[in-house]
Amino acid sequence: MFKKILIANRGEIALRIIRTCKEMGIKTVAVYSKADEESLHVRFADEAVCIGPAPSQESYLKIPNIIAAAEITNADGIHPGYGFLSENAKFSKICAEHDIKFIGASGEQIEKMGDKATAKETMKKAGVPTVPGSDGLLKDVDHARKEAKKMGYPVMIKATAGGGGKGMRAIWSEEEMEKNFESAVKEATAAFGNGGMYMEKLIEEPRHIEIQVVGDQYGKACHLSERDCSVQRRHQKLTEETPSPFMTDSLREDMGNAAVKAAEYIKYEGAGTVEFLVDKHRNFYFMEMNTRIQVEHPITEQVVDYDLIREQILVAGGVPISGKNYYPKLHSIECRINAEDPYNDFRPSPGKITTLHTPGGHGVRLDTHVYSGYMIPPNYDSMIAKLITTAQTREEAINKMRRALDEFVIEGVKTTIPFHRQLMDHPDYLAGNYTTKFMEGFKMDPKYQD
Ligand code: MV4
Repeated sequence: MFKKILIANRGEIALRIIRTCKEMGIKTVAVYSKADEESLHVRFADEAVCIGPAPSQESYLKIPNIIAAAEITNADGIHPGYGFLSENAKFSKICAEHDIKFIGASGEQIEKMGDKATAKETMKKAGVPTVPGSDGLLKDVDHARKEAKKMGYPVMIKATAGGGGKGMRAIWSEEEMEKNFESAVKEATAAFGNGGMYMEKLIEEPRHIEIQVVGDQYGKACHLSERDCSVQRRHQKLTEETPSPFMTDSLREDMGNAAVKAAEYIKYEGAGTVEFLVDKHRNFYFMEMNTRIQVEHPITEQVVDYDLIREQILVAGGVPISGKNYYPKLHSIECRINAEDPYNDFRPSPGKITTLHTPGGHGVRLDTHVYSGYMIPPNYDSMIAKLITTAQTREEAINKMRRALDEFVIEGVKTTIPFHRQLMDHPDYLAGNYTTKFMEGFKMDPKYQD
């Protein structure tokens, strides 16, 4: 088993990983940029190494600095968390070359799932439902026109090097094809250095429902049921819940089995998430596979009583999984608290937290690294806390979330607490009647303003 793990991340997820390592008797090394000198993960770790100045490119994304930190502290494992280098195939391979265990997927698996057209072809071979569409990449706009004619409009063209909505275009008629195709290729080439595009039938008003999987080093995988992540704004998840209000027992069985089939087909090692699009008829289609722990992992932990970070470390250490699947026994909701102003187009609001009162009580979990007096730096992602409530039923979990949000006081910066409080009163949300289009009609009500 690992003696010492370096956490190549910051904020709440770094703290999350350090906590589980301590419980497992594993020493921890924090890495931090100059901007994070006063951050909690530096204080909670057994050792800490400054790896560079504030900009991520010169610190948290700087592979030589992170490897050097692991070498000088003699760490035998590196946990990448999410974001940053967590899905960087080159980093995974370099760790292996330095005989440091990357607690995540292999470089090959990251590469395979990172190229969206390849991921889709792989899933098709595995027998996982995929959206009807082109066989591989589109050669040019004429090929795109022909494919669209074959499958019928509307269609969606997607960048193979994209993901998370980047380099994607919905096209409703042949007249729109040329300009959309050209602009998508340009955008993808600029963003990813790869303009490869593929095409799919457009699924209208889909839900985003993902299945948590864990695979071990012996080709076995299991699932831990679903998370509904449909409430998103510009492809940023705002809140997630499990079980999904749209789920049925048979759909959960089918999606869970498809996710396990996908993981076992590629001999996936580690914690991963298979994302699906679900249409209004409850047909589900493979969307993407994420080869990392996700922000929203706590709601799964809460309802199946399972520590996903601990499982990642055990699996990386060669321990086989039990093989059984896990089903929700409770209901859990996560609200992502961002230092953003929902009354000003959710623009970032970094700065010093002058007053902090955190919610608590039965069924309330708060994953955060902030403290009173903490300076939220402008250099990184705006998420500062994840408020998670868990109860026997969805109604009770929502009620608990309302109460916890009312207790949660953060002064000195604007946060998305008022947005979440309004969401918990929204009739469509309360009815569990929402798709990925939900935020398109959402307007902030001044009565929720601090
Ligand atoms: C789609 C789709 C409709 N039809 N594919 C968005 C990002 C990436 N995960 C894929 N996405 C979508 N792919 C087809 N064939 C609609 C979306 C989509 C979406 C998916 C999940 C969550 C939020 C979304 C917001 C807009 C579009």
